[in-house]
Amino acid sequence: MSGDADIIDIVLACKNVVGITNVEVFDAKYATPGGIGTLTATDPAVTKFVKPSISITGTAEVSNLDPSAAYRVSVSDLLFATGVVQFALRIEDGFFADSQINVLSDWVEVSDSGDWVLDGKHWTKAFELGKPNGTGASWRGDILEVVFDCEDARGSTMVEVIDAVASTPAITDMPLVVTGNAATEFSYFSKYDVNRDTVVSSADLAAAMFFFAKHNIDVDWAEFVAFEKSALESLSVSAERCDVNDDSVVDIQDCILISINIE
Ligand SMILES: [Ca+2]
Ligand SMILES: [Ca+2]
Repeated sequence: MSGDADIIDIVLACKNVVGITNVEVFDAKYATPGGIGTLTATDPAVTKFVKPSISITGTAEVSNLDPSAAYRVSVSDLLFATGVVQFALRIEDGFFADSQINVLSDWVEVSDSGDWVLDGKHWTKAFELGKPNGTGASWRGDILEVVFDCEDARGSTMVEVIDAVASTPAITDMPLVVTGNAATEFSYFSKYDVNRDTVVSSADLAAAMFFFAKHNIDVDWAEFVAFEKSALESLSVSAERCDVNDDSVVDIQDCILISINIE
């Protein structure tokens, strides 16, 4: 008699393992009343161990003249079709005044964790997001968008994901590896610093005078012109930017405002 048959099931607990490995049969023999024989081991079982991960990406540079910074939280290799992810976001005090939050894709907010909380020098906010429906055994993608209003922020900071775990009906609190945090540089410019070299000077006044009498119906209203700041550096300015009082024309009022703000 001969044939193929499964003879044993083995389940290995593989917590905290990452990488690829083979499970191999070796030293296999069989015995019959007639004697002992050797079994040939064929292909090993190859298993890839992955760790589910979470990351945040976002706006790299922000200035107070367009003071919002958008970030996205993403997960990878989440080995379930339905489940829950818990994590918190952390940002230094002084880098945002308000936030808008959108849950993305097939995810929903499981519980309202309340507002941002100031803990020492950082603001943190906890999230509990669930994926109630799905097929397949793995999921990756964006799950959350956060847009910060950061008008008064200056300098550079990181927006970090902390305390991230995932849970399924079968397993709870699997740690998620944080694979990336978002770094953002926040620059502050006076609106009278029309050439954006961080100082309001006679060069800004000269630029406004160059665009004198330009109106927003002019075709080159938003067109940037390069002005030489030094032999090595030129800075670009548009008529639109020189309209510092936002009345759609560059005139004596703008020149006066820039003049009285010269540092
Ligand atoms: Ca300037
Ligand atoms: Ca004006």
